[in-house]
Amino acid sequence: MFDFLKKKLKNFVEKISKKVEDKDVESKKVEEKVEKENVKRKKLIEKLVPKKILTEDDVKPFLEDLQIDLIEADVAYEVSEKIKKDLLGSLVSMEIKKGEEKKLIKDFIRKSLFDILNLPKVDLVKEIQNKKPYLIVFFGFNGSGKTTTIAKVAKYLKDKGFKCVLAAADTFRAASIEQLEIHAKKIGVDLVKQKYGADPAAVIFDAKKHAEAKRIDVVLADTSGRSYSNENLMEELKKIVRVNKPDLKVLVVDSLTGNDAVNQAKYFGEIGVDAVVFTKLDVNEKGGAILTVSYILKKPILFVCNGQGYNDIKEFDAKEFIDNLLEE
Ligand SMILES: Nc1nc2c(ncn2[C@@H]2O[C@H](COP(=O)(O)OP(=O)(O)O)[C@@H](O)[C@H]2O)c(=O)[nH]1
Ligand SMILES: [Mg+2]
Repeated sequence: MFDFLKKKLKNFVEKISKKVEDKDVESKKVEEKVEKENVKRKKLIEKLVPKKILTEDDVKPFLEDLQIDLIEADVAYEVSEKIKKDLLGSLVSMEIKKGEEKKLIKDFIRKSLFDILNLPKVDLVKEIQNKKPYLIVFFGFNGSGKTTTIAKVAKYLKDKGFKCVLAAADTFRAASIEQLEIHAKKIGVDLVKQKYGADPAAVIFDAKKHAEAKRIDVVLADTSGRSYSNENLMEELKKIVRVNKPDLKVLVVDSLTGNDAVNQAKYFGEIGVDAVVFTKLDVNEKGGAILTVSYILKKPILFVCNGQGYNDIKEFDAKEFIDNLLEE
């Protein structure tokens, strides 16, 4: 997972460590020279001996290379700028303890990334316990994995002892209702549907009523994800929110999205995203979209999905994600 980004970060750590070593050798040489020539005026020595810390000029070229690598790894430009600025600040003021350069440099990267990903968490189980039925609406671009994710979340919540109903509110895409129906049967949860072309807000409304009548804990609503350049979609989503007042609005993002992650985050951000799910981590080399979307939306990642099976879902742990990126 994320081998591309891992390799690039490792490369950066190696290059900066090498630079630190070079500076150390350089400063030793000057010290020796000063001793040999027996220059005793202390102030002059201090001037001559280069400090064992990196200067802006030392690190800037490496940071520029890193920035290009980050962008190639799907980190948006504005996010790469933040990381670059953080690292410049910490590297030029770093005090070197010999043998600990790599650890220090990694700690700086860790801090910068954690800063992006450390967002207030959503305690889903607690929220559901406090409000029933609890309505979660999933939205996101076509093919991002909404329907599959809903099935996984339904299974996850069922395993925790909650009763769920799925609302087939993607009434636009061919076969979407049947797709969700198959999942509902397999997992053993209820499904509320209407005909294709029906008003999605009404489908979700029905599902809420069904949940109230049957004492079901959670309503998981699928939505259409047709091209977001389509004006109708935004209107449709806004109506869903207005009519049904979801307890949680979840944006599903395909982690392979690339450059478009910024646009998707900004577009769907307009409806008010509460949490994000990233899919397809199992086939993702890059990993940058996770940083991009978190930085732009400042909303927590609820789950990450890494496969097509019902159990290929887990709670996101920022520390684990970063540790994985920086492990040897
Ligand atoms: N490898 C992999 N494929 C996934 C994952 N999540 C979804 N998919 C696949 O992505 C495709 C689109 O998913 P779907 O749920 O229909 O997306 P939707 O259009 O947003 O509802 C399907 O073929 C899914 O099986 C994942 O985490 N890993
Ligand atoms: Mg779908």
